[in-house]
Amino acid sequence: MIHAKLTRHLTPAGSRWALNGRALPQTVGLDELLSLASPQLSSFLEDLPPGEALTAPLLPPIEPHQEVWASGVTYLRSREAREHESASADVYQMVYSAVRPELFMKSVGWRVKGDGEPVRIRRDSAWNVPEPELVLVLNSRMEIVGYTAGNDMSSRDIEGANPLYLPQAKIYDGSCALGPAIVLSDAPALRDLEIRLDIMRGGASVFAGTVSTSQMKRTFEELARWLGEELSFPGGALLMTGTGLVPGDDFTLAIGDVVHATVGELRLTNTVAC
Ligand code: DO4
Ligand code: MG
Repeated sequence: MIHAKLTRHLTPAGSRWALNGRALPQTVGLDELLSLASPQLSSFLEDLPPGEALTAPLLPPIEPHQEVWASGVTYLRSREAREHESASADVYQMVYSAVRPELFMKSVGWRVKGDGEPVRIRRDSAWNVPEPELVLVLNSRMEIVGYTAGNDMSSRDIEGANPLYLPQAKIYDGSCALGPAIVLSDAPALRDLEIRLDIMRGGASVFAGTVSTSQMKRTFEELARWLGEELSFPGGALLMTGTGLVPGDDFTLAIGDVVHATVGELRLTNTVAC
């Protein structure tokens, strides 16, 4: 896979993708690119004549009809944090070591927030955290062709009250942010990427932490294979790979907090709004 960055921009003529800052033809969308096998995608992009420089504002790097899926409890820290918050600790212990991973649908593309856009905490929740995650970009064959940075905003009290409330804890307006770009890359290059979470309040740091993707319990290929087991994605899909960073139990996000989720060479920034 060529190493390059794909970005999506808001232009007067509609949304437009760019490769390393150069416009792709108006007719080329991410779903078309992800319908190609990995070697074909590289040669398709390499053969394109360079387009004009595109500096229009960024949009989230996903088409409105594409889906974002998420896996969970893939790092020990996530398992431990959920055991603390839940009266059903055993479900997290079991899923951490089970053959079948936890997978859930996080968002459709049109609901995703991009870099610089606000994310939200639920009005009926008092305990909330961001989850900085490596997000796999999968083609229609479930091959890993790249990654982006993601923030899986989560309501810990709602999920902790009952694991069956997971969709409400995880899926609400402003709960999923991705961006600012897609880095095209082969899977081996993602195995030891640094993920960093910084939360700023009133200009001061209230949480900072790092983890490496090498600490994941599962492989990326395994997660992609399970997602594609009984679901088809003709235009590809994005898959969040779980969090290895959860602030301590005494921490909750507040309106106005600024969240930086840094994954590899990408830094996704969102402010928490009501
Ligand atoms: O089990 C609940 C969700 C887990 C999750 O989102 C994560 O581990 O990142
Ligand atoms: Mg998560």
